[in-house]
Formats: sequence, structure tokens, C-alpha cells
Amino acid sequence: NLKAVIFDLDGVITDTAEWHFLAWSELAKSIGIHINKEFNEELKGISRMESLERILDMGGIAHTFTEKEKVELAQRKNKYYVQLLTQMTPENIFPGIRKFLEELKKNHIKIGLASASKNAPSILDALQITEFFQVVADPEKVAKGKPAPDIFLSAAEKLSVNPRNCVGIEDSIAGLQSIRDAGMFSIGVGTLDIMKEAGANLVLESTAELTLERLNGMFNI
Ligand code: B16
Ligand code: MG
Repeated sequence: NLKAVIFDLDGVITDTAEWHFLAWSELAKSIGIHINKEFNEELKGISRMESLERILDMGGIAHTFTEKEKVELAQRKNKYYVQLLTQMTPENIFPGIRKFLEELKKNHIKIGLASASKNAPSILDALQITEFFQVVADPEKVAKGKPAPDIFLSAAEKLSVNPRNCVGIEDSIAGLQSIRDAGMFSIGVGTLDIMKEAGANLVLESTAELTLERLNGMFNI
């Protein structure tokens, strides 16, 4: 049965997936690359440096930058992004998420975060939901980022819960693979086709549909 719910952050708890996209678009534009929404799906859940590499590869100019310059580009993207984050308030929490967190807490279901973002702790603070999370897995301490299962497994381990008793919630193709390979039940939040193709066990088009009743229903089958 269900013992823990492990959340992705960007694109699941709040709309930062869009903000990451805006910041990358701005950075890409400054070096002559255009990124569209379809390509952006491949960046979701992927670390900052790896995202940069994919963008440079797509633009065919990866070889024109030194490692140091790449680090500077990634820092510039993060600067745009952190600038956007200054607007973040609890009103930016996606529909139903706070209520769902309260419901889980009340029912003693453990709550973890498995985000690839180094900005995750400050975002939870800005949204005023840090108190709900018993564990925030550190993306810098896991060997491999999404789509590897490491970060979801790390969260489950720190919660002392068997992955089989965990539900993972994601909005990204890489993240859903990560949940699957961790041996957890996956919920994909987003466009039906994309989430289905990414192998989500359950697809929800809105976070407003997240309820404990629905989860329990699936675990009792
Ligand atoms: P940062 P998630 C991921 O967060 C984002 O989806 C991805 O777009 C971003 O590049 C990555 O975090 C790293 O974020 O630059 O803030 O460290 O979806 O795993 O919560
Ligand atoms: Mg995400």
C-alpha cells in the first residue's frame, strides 16, 4: 500500500518549467539559437549543464565554447531564472497541490521532493510549503541525474520507504523514466499524448485532480 508520495518540483508543484523555458530562450537567443516548445520537452528534468549542452548541440555550436565559457553561459541562464523567481509567491502553487499536501500529511503519508533543480529549496520556501517535505533529495549528491532513477531512489531511501510503496509525480519524459526505473508507480501531469508516450501509469491533465482517494484506489487494486 501507499506509504510515500515523491514530487518533482518544476512543472508539478509550480509553473517553473515555463520559467526555465523563458530563461533558456533568452540565453539561447543571445548566442543565435532559437528553441521551441517541442525541443523544450527534452530539457525538462535535465540538469543545468546538461540542458546547456543539448541547446548548444542543437544549434551546432557546442565546439565553439570552452568549458569555462559554458559555465558562464549556464550561470547567465540561472541569473535570468533567479530574477524570475523573485516574483514567486504562494499564489504560484498549482491548483490542488497545497490541499493534496495537507491531505497526505493528515493521513501520515510521507512526502519527498526529487527535483533536479539546485534552486528547489528556495522555491519551496517562496511557496511556503517547505514544512510538508520530510525529505528534499539533493541533486548534487546523486551519481546520475534523470532519466536515471537515482534521485527518486535517494528520496525513498531517506524516507525509509520501499520504492514499491511510493508514487512519483512528474511532468517530464526524463522524470517518468526515472520513476519507472526506480520501481515506483508514476503519475504524469500534463498533455495526455506526451505523458502516455513517456510511459506514465496514470496521466492527469491538471494537478487539481490529485487526491488521496484516487491514489488509494489504485494501490488497492
Ligand atoms: P536548476 P525538476 C529541473 O527541475 C527542471 O525541469 C530543468 O528544466 C532544470 O534544468 C533542472 O531542474 C535544473 O534546475 O538550473 O535550477 O538547478 O523538474 O527536476 O524539478
Ligand atoms: Mg519537472
